[in-house]
Amino acid sequence: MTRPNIVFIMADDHAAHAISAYGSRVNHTPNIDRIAAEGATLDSVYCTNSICTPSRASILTGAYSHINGACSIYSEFDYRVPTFAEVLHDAGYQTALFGKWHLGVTSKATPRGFDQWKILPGQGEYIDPVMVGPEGASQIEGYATDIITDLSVDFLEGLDPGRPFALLVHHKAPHRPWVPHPRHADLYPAGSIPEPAAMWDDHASMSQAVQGVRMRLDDLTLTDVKEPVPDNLMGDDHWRERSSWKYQRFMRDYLQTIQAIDDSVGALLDWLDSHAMRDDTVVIYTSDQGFFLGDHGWFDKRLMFDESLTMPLLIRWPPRDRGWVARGGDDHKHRLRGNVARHGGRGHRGPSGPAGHQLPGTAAG
Ligand SMILES: [Ca+2]
Repeated sequence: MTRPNIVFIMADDHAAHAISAYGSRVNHTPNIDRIAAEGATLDSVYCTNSICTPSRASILTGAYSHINGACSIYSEFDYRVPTFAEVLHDAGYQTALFGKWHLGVTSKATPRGFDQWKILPGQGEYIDPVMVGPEGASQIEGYATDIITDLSVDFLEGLDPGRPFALLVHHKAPHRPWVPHPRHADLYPAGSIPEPAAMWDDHASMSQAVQGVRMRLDDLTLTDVKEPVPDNLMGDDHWRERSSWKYQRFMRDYLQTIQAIDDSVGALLDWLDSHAMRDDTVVIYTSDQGFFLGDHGWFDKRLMFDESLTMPLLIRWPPRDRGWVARGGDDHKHRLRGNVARHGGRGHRGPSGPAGHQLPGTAAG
C-alpha cells in the first residue's frame, strides 16, 4: 500500500461543541465541517488530562502521562517515549511542525523528528508573534493563525514529490485571551449568542475543590472581555447579569478566533484538492482538549467534565470514509498516535499497554 500523507491540525482549547459538525448552537464552521462531510467524525474522544502540556504529550506519544513523563503544565517533554512525528521521520517521511508547542523551551524539550519547525514560545502572541526555529527566534508580522497557515502552505509548496509527508499544524487559537482577526469582527456580536442550558448550575452538590475554582464567568478579567464592566452591573446583587454580559464578550471573541482556524482548514483542504493530493492525504482535525462555553457557569477547562474532556476528532481520507460517525465510549486519543504511526511507519506499534492501538471501524483503514 502506498503510504499516505498526513496533515494533522490541532487547535488549542477548541471545544467540540463550537464546531457545527458536532451540532454547535453558537457558531458555524463550514471548512471543518467539510472534513466531517467528506470523512469521519468521532464523537466520543476524551483527553486524559484537560490541560495543554500533558494532553499534547499524550497525543504525540500515545502514552499516558505517567509513562511519557509530562504530567503537569510545567513539565519539559524529554522524549522517553518517541512521538509519532519521530516514527514517521525515521520511516522516510518529510515532516514539519508550525505553531504552538508548549512542551518546554529547553534544548531537551524542543521539537525533534522534524525537517522544518517553527514554534510559538509558551502560549505565544496572536499579533506579530515571536517564533522560534532551529535557526533561533524572530518576530513575524501578521496574525498568528494566518502565519501558521502560510508556513504550512510554504512547506507543502516545497515538498519532494517522491516521498510522503507529515505536516503538523498547531494553532494557538482559540486559547485565552481570544484576540480575533479584524476580518471577523462582525461575527457573533455580543448579545446574540445563546446561553447553555446549564449556565446557572449552583454547584451545591459538588466538591469544595470544584466550588473553589476560579473559572466562573464572573472571574473573566478586563483583558478577557476587552472593555470595563458597566457601572449598572457592578455589585453582588448583579453577578448574574454581569456573568451574562461577560459570557457574551468572551464567547464573541472565542468564536471569532475559531473562524480564522476554519479559514485555515479551508486553505489547506483547497491546496490539497487543487494539487491532486486529496486521495493520498489523511487530514486530521482535533484539539488538545475541550472547553467550558459557559457550561456550569464556567469558562476554561481543567476539571473532569464532559465539556472539558471531550476532544473533537475529524478525519478525512477520501478513499476510506465519507460521512461516517463513530460513536462509543472508548479513549480514542491513545489509539490515534498508534494509528498514525502504523500507517506511516511500516508496521510500527505504540508503547505497550492500553496506548498505541488502532482506531476501530473504517477510520482504521
Ligand atoms: Ca489547551
